[in-house]
Amino acid sequence: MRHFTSVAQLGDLNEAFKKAKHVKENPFADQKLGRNRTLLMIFFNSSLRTRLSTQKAAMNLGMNVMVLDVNQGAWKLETERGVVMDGDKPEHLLEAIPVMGCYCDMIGVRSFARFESREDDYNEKILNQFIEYSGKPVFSMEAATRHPLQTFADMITIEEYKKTEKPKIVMTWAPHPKALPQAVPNSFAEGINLTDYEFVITHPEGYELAPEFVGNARVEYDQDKALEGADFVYAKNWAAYSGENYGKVLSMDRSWTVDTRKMALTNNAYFMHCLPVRRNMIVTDDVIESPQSIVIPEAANRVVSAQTVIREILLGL
Ligand code: AN0
Ligand code: CP
Repeated sequence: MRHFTSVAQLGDLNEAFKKAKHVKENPFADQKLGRNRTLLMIFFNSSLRTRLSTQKAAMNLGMNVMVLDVNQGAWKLETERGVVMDGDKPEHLLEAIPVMGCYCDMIGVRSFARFESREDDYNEKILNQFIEYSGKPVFSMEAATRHPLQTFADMITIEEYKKTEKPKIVMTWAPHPKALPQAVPNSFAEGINLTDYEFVITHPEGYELAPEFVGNARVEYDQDKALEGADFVYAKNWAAYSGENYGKVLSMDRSWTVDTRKMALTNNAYFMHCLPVRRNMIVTDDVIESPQSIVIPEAANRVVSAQTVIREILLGL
């Protein structure tokens, strides 16, 4: 594997789960593999889990790690070609990227959707420039359209907790005061669509995701109906994708908040969320604190997903 930007690149899923299990059970088995190799992690946006878990994963593999927050301490970067740079940005991405590539063996990039242009976001304009100009393997730490390390961790978690071969997975939209990207729900849908699990997506009208991510999932606008018999409830907010509403908050309807009444409709489902989560907007205190909530083991598996992917990239160097 050279670049990792989508869970579709994991190849055979059972093989990927096997590798992840091996990594989880033997976290220090490949300490020599990353020796004298440097990972550079570039953040255009905030992070807690991705930052720590990816760094931990690389350290488990014996790598050196450098972290740069582009917006804190680095030069502000211009991203548009052709701009007369007489504003507040002293450096262009087109120099910054190859320079960064000189200092490392592998680059992780976090660059969220900017909601300025759906075309630019869905063409992964920033991430693809890292792939094109850094000369190094690049992996996504959440880009504009996907968050594959999160999705891989989610899938590993489902694999660990599922009680039947084909569990029913319900991904539900839930309210949030700020416009959030579609990367997490897109990527989760992409991942679950690679399995033979039953998959239902529920959201208010107007929150339809891009069809290429929805795939064969059943879309159900009645959240109660969707939740019936669910084995896993995956909650997430996202801003609108469709047309002129791209990037907008259309609803803050708290009747969509996941609470104990909703969870009672399920097959004693596990509750999942990628975190960070706003309590009593997305999910009530009671549900996230219940024994069915697996948000912490889910977050713990972020080390496993990152280590499995970085290991594959190292093997290809
Ligand atoms: C981000 C998002 O929704 O994409 C990161 C989640 C992993 N969340 C926030 O910005 C709150
Ligand atoms: N789930 C996740 O990616 O969290 P961070 O934004 O804190 O990295």
